[in-house]
Amino acid sequence: MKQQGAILWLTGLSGAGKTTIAHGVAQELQKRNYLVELLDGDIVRTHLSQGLGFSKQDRDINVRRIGFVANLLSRNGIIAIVAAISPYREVRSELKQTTTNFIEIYVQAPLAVCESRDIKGLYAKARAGKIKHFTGISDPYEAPINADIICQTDNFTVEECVNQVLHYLERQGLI
Ligand code: GGZ
Ligand code: DAT
Repeated sequence: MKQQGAILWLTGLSGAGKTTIAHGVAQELQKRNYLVELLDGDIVRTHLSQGLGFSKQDRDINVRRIGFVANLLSRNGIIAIVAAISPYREVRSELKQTTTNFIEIYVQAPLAVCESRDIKGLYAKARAGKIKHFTGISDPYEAPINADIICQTDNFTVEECVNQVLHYLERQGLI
């Protein structure tokens, strides 16, 4: 049988764990011979969304572009895994309504935890006022109300979060 596509949409603060979980899920799915493509916000921004900034308008354009590509992949049987802050509820729900097998995954960790991780030193810069409109510091993040999956990355390991996503896909009959 032809593989069913899906869009695994990971939303959450910078440093919450989206990229890490996205790679973990992709690796596991590839091991099981599923076709997978990763769309990571900060990488998309160097190509497809080059030149866009972080105003609400630019973020919405970025998120819609990622959604458009994810939908092309998904309708051709590929599991598209998206890791993007995508802070605005309305655009996320627009994508959920206009695509098939859209799975919203809230990658959740308290701001203080994300800030303490500060992998790229961006929170420190944002606190120092060197980055304007930084999500969680000086820009909003609208948490999902009805996420399909919530990965609490301050309480669970990467492996546990990855398995949470895989078990959900199994239960839904998508893998
Ligand atoms: C949030 C920013 C900002 C601002 C640069 N606010 O943790 P990262 O570094 O690797 O991922 C973040 C990425 C956000 O891009 P997205 O495409 O995911 O955002 S959105 O969905 O809102 O369009 C972060 C970095 O870019 N970054 N400036 N001001 N994150
Ligand atoms: P994001 O893509 O959301 O900006 P990241 O994946 O680049 O975040 O960084 C997340 C950091 O948190 C990374 O250093 C690994 C760590 N981490 C600890 N527990 C985790 C978990 N359960 N899931 C994902 N990442 C976790």
